[in-house]
Amino acid sequence: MLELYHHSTSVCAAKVRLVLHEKQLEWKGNFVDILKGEQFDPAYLKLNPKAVVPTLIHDGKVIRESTVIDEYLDEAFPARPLRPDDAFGRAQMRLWTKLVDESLHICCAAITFALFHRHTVLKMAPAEIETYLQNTRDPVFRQRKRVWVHKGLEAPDVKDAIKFHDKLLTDMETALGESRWLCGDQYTLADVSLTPYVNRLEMLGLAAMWRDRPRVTEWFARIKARTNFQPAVIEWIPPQMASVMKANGSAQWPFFEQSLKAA
Ligand SMILES: N[C@@H](CCC(=O)N[C@@H](CS)C(=O)NCC(=O)O)C(=O)O
Repeated sequence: MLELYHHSTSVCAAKVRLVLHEKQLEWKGNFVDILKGEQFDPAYLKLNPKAVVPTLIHDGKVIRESTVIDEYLDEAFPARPLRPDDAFGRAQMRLWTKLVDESLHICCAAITFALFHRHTVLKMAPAEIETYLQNTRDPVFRQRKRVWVHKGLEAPDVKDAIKFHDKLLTDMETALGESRWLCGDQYTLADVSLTPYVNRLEMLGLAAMWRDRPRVTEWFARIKARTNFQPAVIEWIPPQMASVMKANGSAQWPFFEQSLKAA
């Protein structure tokens, strides 16, 4: 049995749901509301000491880290493979998934908090906000989150995060000049890993970031046409939340445009 601890807007959880749906696996979801601080619940911390989602339980075995979970699922359920069958192809795929883990994820968090999550957190009483921040396990993440919550777009790392996304889209445009998917002609975990992040930009009304990148535009259209996209990504976002995300982000497009010009 497969059980996933996850959250609607979590990009990392969406990476895992994409694989579960792509492989047509039965799974049970346990919703952890990370904006209400449910990830800090002592019972959940036993499963995931970093207090983050997702966490997968497979027949009682606990697997953490979305990239690790996705590779695990691809190995444990080999039908509809999502990794190239040669070593070089898998190395190319892992360069993308590593980039997501090492750099893109924190840049996405900066933009998401500055435009959207901070407004949810700021609705809490000051003492609750402090508890929410103090509970964040990783001290570097905690400090950055604190600045995103209190300063929003004025947080010093937000402009770098915007530029990072811009460079990523350039790299994707280049890679997609060679092949239909990011690592050749097979849809792989590289495409899976990037999907929630590109979708996040779109949900925040920032799709203009790839308006001059026709291959990324076509890639994203192919991604959206896959049967896993709606049930794994879109259907989890309540329409009211989606419209606030779009409105908040679109209103700040001039800030993004300005930051990109300054690049
Ligand atoms: N490297 C981890 C990152 C997980 C992560 O940061 N998850 C976010 C949601 S995408 C989270 O749970 N955040 C909790 C918080 O902000 O306190 C993974 O890939 O699973």
